[in-house]
Amino acid sequence: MLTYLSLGSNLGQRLKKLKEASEHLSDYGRVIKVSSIYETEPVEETSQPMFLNCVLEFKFSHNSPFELLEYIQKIETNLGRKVSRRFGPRTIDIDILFFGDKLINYPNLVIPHPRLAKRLFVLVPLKEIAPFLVHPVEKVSITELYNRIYGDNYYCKKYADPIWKTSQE
Ligand code: PH2
Ligand code: MG
Ligand code: MG
Repeated sequence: MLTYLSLGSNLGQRLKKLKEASEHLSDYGRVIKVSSIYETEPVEETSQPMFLNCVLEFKFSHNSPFELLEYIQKIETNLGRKVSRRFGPRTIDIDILFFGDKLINYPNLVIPHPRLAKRLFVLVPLKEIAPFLVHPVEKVSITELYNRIYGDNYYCKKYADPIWKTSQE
């Protein structure tokens, strides 16, 4: 299943964590596209360190989003993520943005990610790799979602090229 994942880190060696997360994901499918890495201002809980964020297009080898969630949680734990406050600082966060066109609404998993259309730290990297992707609920493209909320007053600057290797076929 074709999925889009958002990666974030604002504790410890941030860049290394993003890289390691993408490498671990390769155990469960194929990383097809990777965005640049952006340094972004924290949202929701604003008094915490700056984040590094990026987005991946990921071909998951299986068809269940719950299975993907399970693997993601395993990777987050392996990379040293401690149970933390909702919206608080974290060494690594991997969120499912889209899972094909599937709509999922469970207490532990909502897809599309319910806050993605309000988050420039997601839309800026996502627009880079999937500008024409259509949001299955909003029925508009990522570029349109970005245009709706873009403003100069949010800090979101390119920090590094997409440095890691994508997995081989
Ligand atoms: N993640 C959060 C809360 N706030 N802010 C930025 N800039 N980037 C994030 O990845 C992020 C956040 C909770 O997961
Ligand atoms: Mg998150
Ligand atoms: Mg998360």
